[in-house]
Amino acid sequence: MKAMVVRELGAGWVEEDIQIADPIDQEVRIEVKASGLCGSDHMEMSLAVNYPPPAVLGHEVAGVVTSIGPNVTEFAVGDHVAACLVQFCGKCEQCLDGEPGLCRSPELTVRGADDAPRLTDAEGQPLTQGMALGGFAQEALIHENMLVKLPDDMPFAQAAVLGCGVITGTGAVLNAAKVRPGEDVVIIGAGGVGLNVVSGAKLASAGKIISIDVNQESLDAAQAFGATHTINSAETDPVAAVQELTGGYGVRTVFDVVGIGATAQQGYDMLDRGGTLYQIGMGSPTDTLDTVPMHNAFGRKAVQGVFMGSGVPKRDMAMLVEQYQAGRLNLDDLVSAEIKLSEVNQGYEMIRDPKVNRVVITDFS
Ligand code: CXF
Ligand code: ZN
Repeated sequence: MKAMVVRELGAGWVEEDIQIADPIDQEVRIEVKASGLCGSDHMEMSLAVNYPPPAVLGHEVAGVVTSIGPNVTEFAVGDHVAACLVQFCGKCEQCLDGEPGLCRSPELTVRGADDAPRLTDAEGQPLTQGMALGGFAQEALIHENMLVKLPDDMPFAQAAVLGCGVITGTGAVLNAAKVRPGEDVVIIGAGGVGLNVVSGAKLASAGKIISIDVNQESLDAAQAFGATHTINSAETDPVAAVQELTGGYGVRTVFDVVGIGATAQQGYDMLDRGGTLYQIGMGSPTDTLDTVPMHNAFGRKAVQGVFMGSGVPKRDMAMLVEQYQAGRLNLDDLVSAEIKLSEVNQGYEMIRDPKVNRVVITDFS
């Protein structure tokens, strides 16, 4: 089958003819129908943080089941499915507590060292399967825990994007912050994930949905997704602007989708008493937020990390499909362009444009 392979760090993707194994145990083999281009895969291609080359990346995947391993219980051939990169065993104390994102044994969703590799190249050499998914290929072999069944009339491109940016953004609102109707929220960053925080705030019937960014086009997109107020922080002090919009109090809920020291500080400073800053973005691995005062007992402010929406992907993705089909969740405008499998390199050029949200591969010929 055809796949786009990262052979050399930073050198992009090259088309290769590779082999995929038959499913064993709880593995499901799917014909990939849609595969989204996320910035994390671009980062892996350049830096190989977790997935060394040669590697098949691509972690926003939807497709049709073509065969199943002997211990698969949830899926049958012909099922339409979407994937999520959260690897979880389903049995440990964290999973049983509803926290698959904190699973103690995520490695149970991939093959062991003694098993034959899932993917091999034309010479029979193993290929790394990015995020245990490997979606930049005609087929993928994925543990059933990482898949969710889709209604047959759910479009594949819109389904593919659910498992990364969409659950990350909407889950932060619905699972982590549990925003109540009428509650005002601030979202710092109006990129691919930030727009989905706006969508989550809309689903939660939040009050003021205040989007902050340095790019006017991104703010326009946030408004189209449901932001009630926008602040261009390249031109205006965002902390003062939020105070002004909220009677001088600030807000109880701020989402930092950028994740650098400056935005975390702004987010913390615009919190009302009792408020929480939710850290979603990972813009800088070294910046820190170090201004929490010792008298925080009075202000009762909190800072909390959120990963992949901090929820239960199977439940959350099924819910999001229902919301999309009911016309309450905007996925259509997330899919800015559809490309061919062989065009991954050009697709990553396209998403540098702030007007482009997601580029999704839908032609695997
Ligand atoms: C990422 C977030 C950073 C760690 C790897 C996974 N999520 C999606 O792109
Ligand atoms: Zn991603």
